[in-house]
Amino acid sequence: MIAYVGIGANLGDAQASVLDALRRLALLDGTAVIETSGLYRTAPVDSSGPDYINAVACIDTTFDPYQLLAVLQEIEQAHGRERPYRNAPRTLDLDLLLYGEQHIATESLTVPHPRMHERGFVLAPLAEIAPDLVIPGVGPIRDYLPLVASQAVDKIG
Ligand code: A4P
Ligand code: MG
Repeated sequence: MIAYVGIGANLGDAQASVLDALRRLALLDGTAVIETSGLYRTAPVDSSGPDYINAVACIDTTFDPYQLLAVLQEIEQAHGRERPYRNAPRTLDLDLLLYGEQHIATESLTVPHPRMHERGFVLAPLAEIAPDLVIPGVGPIRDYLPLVASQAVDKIG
């Protein structure tokens, strides 16, 4: 299944953490990284601390959505992720943005990610690798990009 993963970090060496996450995604069983965005420096949204480094990856995976969530959380843990409170600054956060066109709404997993269309730090890297993408049940990302134009999002390098 084609899935999109959002990656973010704003503690420690955030850039190195995001690059390492991309490398670990490529090493997962039954998973190929189809495309990765560049890295973006972004201001915290509903969060605090230093600027974030964000990126998005498109993967083709044989994991079901819950298996994928579990391996994403293993990668977070490998980077010493702590969860003192919701939206706390983090060493590494991996969100399952889209899993094919599936809608999932359970206690542990909501897909499409419910806030992705409101966030420049997701939409900008996503638009780089999949400009024509449509968020199932929401609409084309193209329509949502102008709405997040005020959020500070700068591509690095
Ligand atoms: N969960 C449910 N659905 C999903 C999903 N689609 N992907 C559950 C991943 N996890 C999902 O996540 C809490 C629980 O959400 C998990 O146990 C999982 O079962 P978490 O990673 O522990 O907590 P969190 O990241 O603080 O919460 P959440 O809801 O993921 O936060 P957001 O909304 O993703 O926001 N600003 C900038 N500039 N860049 C960022 O990357 N990130 C956030 C996090 C806020 N502000 C940011 C950034
Ligand atoms: Mg998260």
